[in-house]
Amino acid sequence: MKESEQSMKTSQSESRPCGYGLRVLPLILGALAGLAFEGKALTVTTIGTGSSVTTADRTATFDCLTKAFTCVDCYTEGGLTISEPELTFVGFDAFGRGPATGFYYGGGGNRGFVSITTTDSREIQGLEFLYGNGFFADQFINTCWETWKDGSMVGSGYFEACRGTVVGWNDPAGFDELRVAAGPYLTRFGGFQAVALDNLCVQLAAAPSPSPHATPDGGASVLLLGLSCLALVAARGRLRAS
Ligand SMILES: [Ca+2]
Ligand SMILES: [Ca+2]
Repeated sequence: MKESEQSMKTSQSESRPCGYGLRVLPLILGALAGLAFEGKALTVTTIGTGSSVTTADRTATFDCLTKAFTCVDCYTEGGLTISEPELTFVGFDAFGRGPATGFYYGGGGNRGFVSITTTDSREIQGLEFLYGNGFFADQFINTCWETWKDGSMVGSGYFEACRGTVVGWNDPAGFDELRVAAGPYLTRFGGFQAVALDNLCVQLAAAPSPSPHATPDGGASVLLLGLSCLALVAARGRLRAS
């Protein structure tokens, strides 16, 4: 078949479905867009107390971190784990409010990030903390972040905020981990950073509904299996008897 004939045949045979398709195309695209939006988490950053957390399910004040050189590699408080392979440093002005103690800060800085998760793998919908850094400056100190869910990164970005600002992250689809760092001109992890945080609060995402397979049935399945076996035996008995 010549190419022109093939083209015409295709055009003719598809003329009716194509016209129908044009009418339903917006609906299909709309449905696909809806699915894509639903499947992809969307983490946004916010500024101010209550901007991401309306009900604090878990909090960490770090008030027990009053001594320098305390390991905060895997610090836990209030059902939250805050990790950074560092030792604390205290008594300096991390938040632009004068010298302070009792906050989370990996003294000396590093090229990594601070990781925030829940101790029991519950997913996070909203998170806020008082932001600070160890650079004694605000200008050009970017806060760089990533959110992770079930092994995949679901959000990332960076922004500039003044020390002493409450910063927040919100994602209605929930996330497992926030990674955060703050450093001069930082736009991605890997550069030198020294973020400080205090008054961390977290709003949990809705707990996943239990799997139907995991629903206790009080032995109903075993009973059903037993009755099925009995019925099979009885049927075989009838077959042999006939
Ligand atoms: Ca504190
Ligand atoms: Ca998860």
